[in-house]
Amino acid sequence: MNEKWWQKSVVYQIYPKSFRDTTGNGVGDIQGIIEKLDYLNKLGVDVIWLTPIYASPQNDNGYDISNYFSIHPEYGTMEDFERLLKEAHDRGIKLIMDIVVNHTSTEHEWFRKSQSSSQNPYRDFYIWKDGENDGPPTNWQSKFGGSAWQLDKETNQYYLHLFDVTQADLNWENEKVRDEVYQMMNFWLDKGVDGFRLDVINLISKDQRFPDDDGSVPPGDGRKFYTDGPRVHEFLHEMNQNVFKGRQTMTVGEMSSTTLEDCIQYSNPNKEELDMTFNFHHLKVDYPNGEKWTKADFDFIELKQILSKWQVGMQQGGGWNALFWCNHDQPRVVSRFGDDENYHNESAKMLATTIHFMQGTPYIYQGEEIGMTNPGFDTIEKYRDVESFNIYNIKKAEGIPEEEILEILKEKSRDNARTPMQWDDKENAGFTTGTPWIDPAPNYPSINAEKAVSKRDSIFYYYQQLIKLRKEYQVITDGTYQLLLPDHLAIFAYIRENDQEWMLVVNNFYDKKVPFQLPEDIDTFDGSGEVILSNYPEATEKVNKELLPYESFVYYQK
Ligand code: TEU
Repeated sequence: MNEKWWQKSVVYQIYPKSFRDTTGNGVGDIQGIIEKLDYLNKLGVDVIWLTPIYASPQNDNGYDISNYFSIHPEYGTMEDFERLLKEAHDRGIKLIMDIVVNHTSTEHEWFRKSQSSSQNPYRDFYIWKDGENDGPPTNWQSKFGGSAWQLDKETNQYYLHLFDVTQADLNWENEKVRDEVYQMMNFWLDKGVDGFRLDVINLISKDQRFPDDDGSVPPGDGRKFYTDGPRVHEFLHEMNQNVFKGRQTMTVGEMSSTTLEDCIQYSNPNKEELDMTFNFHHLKVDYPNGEKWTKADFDFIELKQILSKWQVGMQQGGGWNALFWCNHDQPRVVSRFGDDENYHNESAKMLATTIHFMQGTPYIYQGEEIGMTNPGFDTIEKYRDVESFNIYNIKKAEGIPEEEILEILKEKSRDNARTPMQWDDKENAGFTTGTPWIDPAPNYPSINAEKAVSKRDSIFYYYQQLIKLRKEYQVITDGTYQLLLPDHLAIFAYIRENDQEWMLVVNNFYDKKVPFQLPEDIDTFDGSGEVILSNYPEATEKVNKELLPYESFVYYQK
């Protein structure tokens, strides 16, 4: 295998708004990131992924870009950004930008021109359609709730917005749009950034017939008409040839509701599209019947099945996975699949172990390395996210009681991930000296970075270890993957193996003790190896044993 630099890298995702504020205005900034580079260097991450820092009205915290070439003033200036890039590079840390090109803010000058008249040359930069029977052109629903179409009264046509009404979808059928996008991406690469995370990039090609959806219950799920759409592979190949070719970039596509087959094609190097993909199927195991906005336990068997399907499938197809539990859209994993009260330390480490020994490039979301939890907000006033407000209003209108909606948001809101990074036990978790734009989780006096760095057995040092091991053991990069005990109700165990090395990864996902026994038909185990990692100090060298609550260990043999 022709190895790429990012195949042994670990990426750290920064959500600048909540990372570190140095001006006292309650919003994080670029200078705050620069201040914390030594912390990230100590952790050992190779790459930083910055969520959008471009000029934006911030209706969706920067995923609504109004100018791709300038920095949002609250975050700093272009000079600040250039300094960040240099300071990161000086420490051997690469930096990738988040690029949002499925849509722009309706405050982008392209949209302003586009909206100004149906004759404007920019009209065709977006997706404008006439209404049907006094209503929108199709029954598609926005991902944030409500119709995906907005009527512009002046020109009497509707524009498409798969997300918020202020996030208008670009028309990728228009070659001029594609050219502008490629030029803009080259601008950032020429500046020295090391690659991109591409927001909802598998939604850019829409079925040009724009049909109604009548197959789903309730109708209006338009996803099949724009997810992994008709020309998406063609567009990404074209982007590759115009932007990435001949450069040492790293690109990761965020793929909404995608398929394994498409992700193989997106990330197989022979196809020359992207380097790797995020998919979210494993993070829907607590969406019963596909419904996110409900309180539910997670389906553990399904979780194992999905992660394993992608491990085996991507390897066979020559694709590459992005490995992750958390990001700025997902609740905190230790609250979601672990136990953030009684086994905080153990379960956070166990969850990290589960994905860090898989094939792919792992992503750590800010605060995950210290086991940050959901904040448990109990009034709607504490929330800030546009999606949470939309859902709140929709559920209210459906007559669902307030308390019930709040219980759901407590588990599912994207704001669970967006509370300030917990740096220390001082006021506002050391995030700001002012009033934070969103409250910190109340547990910051006990869960914070300062404390984590001062304790040898902290989650922080466990992640540091995971990052090192990925570089030491080749089998993590190129070994085959085999799931053990697929039907076991508590244990997630798998084997990684190449010609020289053999690795067994065992995780107890629950708070009860449970015996682990290597299945009889595994004849590659010879007992000559050792346990190289465990989340309990008193770990034994034995493979077959009773696992403690949330215990996890990794055994390695040559
Ligand atoms: O998210 C895309 C996406 O589909 C989600 O994860 C989304 O937040 C979820 O479906 C809502 O339930 C990306 C960004 O990560 C997200 O922050 C943006 O809001 C979204 O695109 C629009 O740009």
